Amino acid sequence: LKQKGVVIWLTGLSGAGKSTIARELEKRLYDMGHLSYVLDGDNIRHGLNRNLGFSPEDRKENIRRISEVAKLFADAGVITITAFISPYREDRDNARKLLPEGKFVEVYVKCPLEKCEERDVKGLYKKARAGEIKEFTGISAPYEPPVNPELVIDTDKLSLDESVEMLLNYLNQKGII
Ligand code: GGZ
Repeated sequence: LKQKGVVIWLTGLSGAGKSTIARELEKRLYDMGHLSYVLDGDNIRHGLNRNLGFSPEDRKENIRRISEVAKLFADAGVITITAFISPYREDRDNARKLLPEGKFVEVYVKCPLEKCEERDVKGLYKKARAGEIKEFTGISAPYEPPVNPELVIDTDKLSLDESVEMLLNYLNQKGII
């Protein structure tokens, strides 16, 4: 049995493309015969973490629980893809510490705030600017970009296919797939 368990940790602003990339990567891996699983707001913030909001303390606890769950999935041999803003460097570093060397792949899904705001797929930036959503990342709450991520995906410049190709190439190079 080949041990493929790994955590692919996507971090970036709301609207940068984390979930879209995660879902497409999951699909591509499935087509190649690999088991992967996406942890994102839909299955975590609506379930396990439904009691958490967006204060700094709650985000920290959100990421702490997700880190532990991701570790368990990776231990079970699953290519685990997480798609959360995860704004704090320290919290991402703690997630990394839970995994063996090379089993945590930090991916900065990079997109300028202006671009995310321009897209505003869910209209959240508009609400944040209007003060209807407090502590919104990038507007009224911090985002700390990764210092040494394994990968940077510039979604401002790359297509979805190109973005996913970058991830597949990386996993291939590292002998994970
Ligand atoms: C940031 C918020 C907020 C605030 C609601 N700040 O684009 P989305 O909608 O689907 O993704 C965002 C999501 C962020 O949840 P995370 O669990 O990824 O955040 S963190 O890692 O910081 O815990 C956004 C929505 O929730 N959302 N309020 N105030 N994003």
